[in-house]
This record gives sequence, C-alpha cells and structure tokens, in this order.
Amino acid sequence: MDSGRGVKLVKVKGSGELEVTTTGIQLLQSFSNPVGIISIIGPAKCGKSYLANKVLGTQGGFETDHITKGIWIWSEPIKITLKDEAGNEKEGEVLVVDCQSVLGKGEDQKRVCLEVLALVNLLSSHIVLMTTQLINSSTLNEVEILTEISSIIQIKKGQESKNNLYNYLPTLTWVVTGNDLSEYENYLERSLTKLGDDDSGNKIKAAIKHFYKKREFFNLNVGTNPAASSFNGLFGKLVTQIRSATELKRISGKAVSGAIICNMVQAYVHRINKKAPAVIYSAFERAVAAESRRNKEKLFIRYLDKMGLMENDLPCDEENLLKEHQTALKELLKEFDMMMVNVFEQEEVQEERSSLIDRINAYFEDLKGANIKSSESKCREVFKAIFDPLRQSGLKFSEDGTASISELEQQFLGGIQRYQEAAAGPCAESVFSEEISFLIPHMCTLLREIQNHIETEKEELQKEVKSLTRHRDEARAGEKRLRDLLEETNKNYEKQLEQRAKEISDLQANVNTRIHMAENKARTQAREIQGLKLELEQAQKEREMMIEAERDIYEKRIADLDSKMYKLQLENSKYERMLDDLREEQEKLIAEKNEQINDLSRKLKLIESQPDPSPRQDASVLRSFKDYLEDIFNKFSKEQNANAKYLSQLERVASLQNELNQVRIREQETRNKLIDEYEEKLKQSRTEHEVDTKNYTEAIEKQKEELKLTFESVSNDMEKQSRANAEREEQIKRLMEEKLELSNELGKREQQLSDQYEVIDAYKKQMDQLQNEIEDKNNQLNKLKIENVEEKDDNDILINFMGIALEAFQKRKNTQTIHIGRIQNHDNRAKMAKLFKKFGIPYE
Ligand SMILES: Nc1nc2c(ncn2[C@@H]2O[C@H](COP(=O)(O)OP(=O)(O)OP(=O)(O)O)[C@@H](O)[C@H]2O)c(=O)[nH]1
Ligand SMILES: [Mg+2]
Repeated sequence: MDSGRGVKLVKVKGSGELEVTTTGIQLLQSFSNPVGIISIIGPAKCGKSYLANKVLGTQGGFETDHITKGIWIWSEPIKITLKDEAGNEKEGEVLVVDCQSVLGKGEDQKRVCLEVLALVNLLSSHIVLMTTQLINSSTLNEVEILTEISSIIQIKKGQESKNNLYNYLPTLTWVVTGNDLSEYENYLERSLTKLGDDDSGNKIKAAIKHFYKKREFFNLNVGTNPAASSFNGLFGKLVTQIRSATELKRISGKAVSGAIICNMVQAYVHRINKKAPAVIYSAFERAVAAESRRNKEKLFIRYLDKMGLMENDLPCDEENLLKEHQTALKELLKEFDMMMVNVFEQEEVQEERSSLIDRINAYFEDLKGANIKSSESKCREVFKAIFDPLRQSGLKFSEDGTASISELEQQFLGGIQRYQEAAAGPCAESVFSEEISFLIPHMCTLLREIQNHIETEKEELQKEVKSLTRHRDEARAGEKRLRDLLEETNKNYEKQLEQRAKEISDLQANVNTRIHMAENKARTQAREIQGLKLELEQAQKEREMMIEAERDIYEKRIADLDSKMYKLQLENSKYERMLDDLREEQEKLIAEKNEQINDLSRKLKLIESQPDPSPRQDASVLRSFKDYLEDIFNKFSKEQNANAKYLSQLERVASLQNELNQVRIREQETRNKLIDEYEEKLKQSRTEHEVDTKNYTEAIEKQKEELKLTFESVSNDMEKQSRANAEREEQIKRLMEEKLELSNELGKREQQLSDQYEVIDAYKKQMDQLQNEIEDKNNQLNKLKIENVEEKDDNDILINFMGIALEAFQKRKNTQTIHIGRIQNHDNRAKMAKLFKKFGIPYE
C-alpha cells in the first residue's frame, strides 16, 4: 500500500444530519466487485486513525493529529486473502474506514453517535472496537451504545429485527489498549460472561454477544514509545489478526460490491435523516435495483458504444448486424450477470436485466430500421449512380454497323457487379429488383432501337451485298477485259518481237552481205594490188635486165676502156718509170752538182777566208769552175727538154684518162637516169597502191563504222525491245497482282458478307432472346399487376374482416363463420386465417 488518500464518505452536518458525500459515493461505486470493509471505532483520541493507518500499512494515511469527523474511507483498498461463498480462498479487496469517535460522548451527541455507529455497523464486514480501559462496567457502559443500534435498524420494513440482526452485523475485534492483559486467557469472553443477576452489565454483555457472534480480542499494550521493539511487533500481530478475521461484506450470505454498499449507505442515511429506522432489505433491494439500473445503463451505454460504431457504417449486412447484436447482448448479459452475481436472484436485478434486454432489442430494432432505411437509400443511390449513366448512354453503333450489345451487356453486367459490390444492407436485393423493373422500358426501347437498327442494317447490308455483287461482277468483267487486253498486248508484243527479230536478222544479213561485199572488194583490190605488184616486179625485172644488159655493155666498154687504160697506164707507168729514172738520174746529177756546188761553195769560202792567197792561182780555178757550171747548165737544158717531151706524153695520158673518165661519167649518168626512172615508176606504182590501199582501208573502216552503227542501232532496238518486254512483263505482273488483289478483295467482301450474315443471325438470336426476356418480364409484370389487383380487391375485404375481428374480440361477441375464400391473395388469406384463429373467430 503506497498510495491513496482519505475520502470522507459521510459528513455530520451542523444540524446533526448525515450526508453521503459525492466523492465518497464515487469512490465506493468504483468498486463493482464484492469488497470487505474494516472500520475502526472507539472513543476520542484512542488512536483509531493511527491503527487504521497500521492496518492500511501505509505511511501517512489518515490524519492522526486532528479530530476525525464523520466517516472516512481510504481510497486504495488493501488486498487480502478472503473466502468466497463456496469457502474458496481468493484475493479480495478490503476498504479501511476511519471513523469519528462514537464512544464516551455526551448525551447531546448520543443520537449522532448512534446513527454513525449504526451506519458503520451496517456498511462494515469487520469492526475494530478500541477501548482504553479494561472491560469493566465502565467500559461496558461506554460501549452500550453498540447494543442500541438495533433501535434504528430493521432487517425488513416494519419487522422487529433485534433477534436476527446479528446476521447482518460485522465481525467484532475488541482491542484494549493501555493495559497489560497478557495474563488473562480468553479475556473478552470471560469479560462478557454473565456475572450475577444484579450485574448491570449483563444486559450489555448479552446484547454484545448476541449481536456480534464473531468476536475477537486483542490486547494492544505498546506503551508510548514507538521506538520500542515490542511496538511494531504488537501492531504487526494486531494487523495480521484484523486482516485474517476480515471477510467480504455480505447480505443474507451474499457478498456485495462496493457499489451496492454505497447505494445501501445512501438509503440508510436517507432513512436515518428522516429519523426512521434504516431498513437493511429495503436498502439492499434499492441498492441492488439502483446498481442493476446503473449496470444496465452502463452496459447499455457499452452496447450503444459498440453498436454506435456500426451505426456509422450503415448500411451493413443485416446478418452481420444481428450477429454483432447477439454477440454484444450475450457478452453484456454475461457481464451483467457477473456484476450482479451475488444478487442475481433479486427481482430488481431480473427486472433490470430484462429491461436491459428490451432496451437493447428496441435499440437493435431501431438500428435495423435505420439500416433498412440507410440500405434502401444507399442502394437506390448506388443503383442510380450506376445505371442512370447507362440508361442515358444508350446503344452505340460502331462504324461497321454492329451495335454495342456486348459492350452494353458488359456495362450492365459490370453495373450489376458494381451494384452488388457497392450495395449494402438488407434492401440490396429488393431495391435491385424494384429498380431493375424500371429499366425494362428502357431495355425495350433499346431492343426496339436494335430491331430498327438491325432492319436498317439489314437493308444496308442487302444493298451493300448487291453493290458488292455488282462490283464483283464488274471486277470479274474488268478482269476478263484485262486478261483479253493482256493477251492481245502479249500477242502484239510477240508480233513486234518477231518483227524486230526479223528486222535484226535482215539487218544482220544486210550487214553480213555488206561485210562480204567489202571483203570481196578488198580481196579484189588486194588481188589487183598483187597484180600491180607483180607487174611492177616484172617491170623492175625487165628494167633490171635492161640495166644489166646496158651495164654489161658499159662494163664491156669500161673493160675495154680499162684495158686501154691499163695499156695506157702501163705505158704511163713505163714512162713514169722512165721519168722516175730520169728524175732519179737528174736528182743524182742534181745531187752531184749540188755536191760540187757545195764543194765549190766551201772552196770558195775557204779561199775567201784565206788572206790574199795567190790570186793568180785563183783565176785559173774560177775559170775551171765557170766552165763546169756552164756544162751543168747545158745538161740542165737538155734534161728540161727531155722532161718537156715526157710531160707532153703525160698530158696525152692525162687526156686519155680524162676521156675515159668522161665516158665513165656518161655511162654512170645513163645508168643513174635509168635507175631514177625505174625508181620513179616504182614510187608511182607504190603511191598508187598506197592510195588504193588507203581507199580500201577507208572503205572497210567506213563499212565497219556502218556495221558498228547498225549493230548499235540493232542492239539499241533489241535493248528497247527487251525493256519494252520487261515493262510488258511488269505490266502483266501488275495486272496479275491487281487481279490477285481484286480476287482477295472479293474474298474479303464475301467474308464480310458472311460475317455480316453471322452478325445478323446473332442479332436475330439476341432479338429472340431479348423478346423472350421481354415476354418473361411482361409475364412477371402481368403477374405483379394481377397480384396488385388482387391486393386492391383484397384490401376492402381485409378491412371489413379486420373490423369484424376487432369487434368480435373487443365485445367478445359470437360471430358467424366467415368465408375467407373471398380473399384472392393467398398470403393475405393465410394471414387472415391466422388472425381469426388467434381471436377465436370461426372461419372457412
Ligand atoms: N506512540 C503512540 N502514539 C499513539 C498511539 N495511538 C495514538 N497515538 C497518538 O495519539 C494521538 C491521537 O491519535 P489518533 O489516532 O489521532 O486518535 P483518534 O482516536 O483517531 O482521535 P480522534 O479521531 O480525535 O477521536 C496522535 O498524535 C497519535 O500519534 C500509539 O499506539 N502509540
Ligand atoms: Mg481519528
């Protein structure tokens, strides 16, 4: 125990009235489980608060140095082992109550003390009575007030309760302080034993023994020194004894909760203040009823809290709601029963229990109603949100003419699914079936639209089929024309090709002929050139032969001349030799003469160099020498004559030679002339041949050029032809492709047609199906109409019958047998039969 506070439960007002404090009520009511209550009572300043704190085991606790006024309760209970109804030990909560002094007060305060004492006895399960004196007559007188509480307590209203009050009074532990009674065994019992008849205390003793069947005693002789070792030990023992003797507060053997005790205290105080006896059972019943009510309210609020959460989530599934309700109800009733476990059989409890059930059920019914309402409005809202756009959107027809039925179907199915997902609560199905019926006219409109569209589509398709057929025929005709054209073109081309080939071959033949001719011409010319060449060679040969002959002649003449020349040369050489000899002789003579001259010169010089040598001799020598010179000069003149003669001979040879040379030159010139002529002719013939050859070559070149041109033109033509052929082939290919495309197109068209037919079939099927559905819906509508009519028809009869039934029931009047066969609607008939049966009205 380490927390809590003292809370005043009962206040003694100045007027002497008691008042249960709000804080006290709140504290006690917070203990919904059975509790035990230990109250300390005694005279002033005996240490009640002090002991109460010891029992609590807390530091501080109740105020001990002030006078305690009224009844105080410690907010935190102590936990001790207690026994339940079955005798099982269980930890329970025990509240400790400190009380103002109620013993030893003056007469003026007696009433208040009695009332407080009565109240403490009534609320406690264990009373600790403290007295500071031995249990003697004085003490007994002091505690006599305890026996007087029966005067203001009744067990049941108006009943004398004194004899049975002990059943409702607490255990008593009498603590005597300030005295050492250890030597007395069983002190209390001995003290309460009747002594003599004249003992004034006997009555009190008997009353105490009668009222407090469970009694304990404790001698608290601790002295005044809290530091003494015995101090704490003794208090510890006392506290242990008090705790172990404490039980739960019971009424008629049933443990009661702090809350019930609180209610009872209030009832007691109410009665006491009216100076009327406090009635235990009345208080108990009131308390139980109040507690039941309180618990009922508390649990109902819990139910509201729990189901209120669901209220926020409305609409919801009704089954879930029911399940939640049932679970909550079961749990709350279980809790209620647990709360009221010990007073369960009390009528008030049962009443409150059934009241709780009724209130919960009523609330649940309201909740159900709200759920239905909410479900209906939500479902309608959801339905509208989903189907209104669908209703407005209508059917879409795609470009290929197909209606978006499957899309619409998907939308509707999706809408239904979305509705199923979004719709909640019990009205999901009813709202759906109701709302969906409004869609039937819309669906019929759509069907009509589809029907019209199909009709239009059908017409259009038929038109298209016709047009396609026409197109196909046209295409086929076109294809045929194209084929014919192609064939014709092919033929033309083939013809042209043939013609071209022919032209080429003609051209080739022409070229060949021309080449042949040119070759022939070249050959002829070559032959002519050859002939000319032969002629030329012949002429050359002739010329050469002639020249040869002439040459022979001339050579013969030259040979003759040569032989003459030779002879002449021989003569010449003879003369030359003679000349040479002469020249040699002469030279010899000249050399000799020169020698003589030289000798003479030398002699002359020698003479000249000698100074006057015998000039006479000299004159003879000079004359000899002069003679000699004259001789030489003579010889010279002779030789010169001989030389002149020789020279004339030489001149003659030279002229002969000159003549010969002249002949030779003339021969040579003739010969040269012949050769020149021949060469001239040859040159001429060659030039002619060259010209011819050149001409022929030019002609051949020309021919070749022409041939080349022809070839080129032919090959160009052929190339053009092949290009044209390729173009033709390309054209043919294109035409074939076009044909293929056309046939594909045709196939596609045919496929489309068959698809369209399939779609039409599908439409037809859907139409049939929708018509069937419409028929079904119409049937349903008719049925509903009939039921409606029946209902309407029945209404009057039903009102009439109800009147009869009420009358019969209220006036207890016998009525004749009523024929309920007039009621057309089976359900109404059954209901009416049930009603009549209930009211005991005969019917058929
Ligand atoms: N040492 C000691 N002091 C005690 C004992 N009992 C009481 N006291 C002291 O006595 C004084 C009065 O004690 P309370 O417990 O207030 O007495 P009371 O009976 O509650 O007094 P009222 O409420 O005025 O009637 C206090 O100062 C206590 O501390 C005890 O057993 N030993
Ligand atoms: Mg006190």
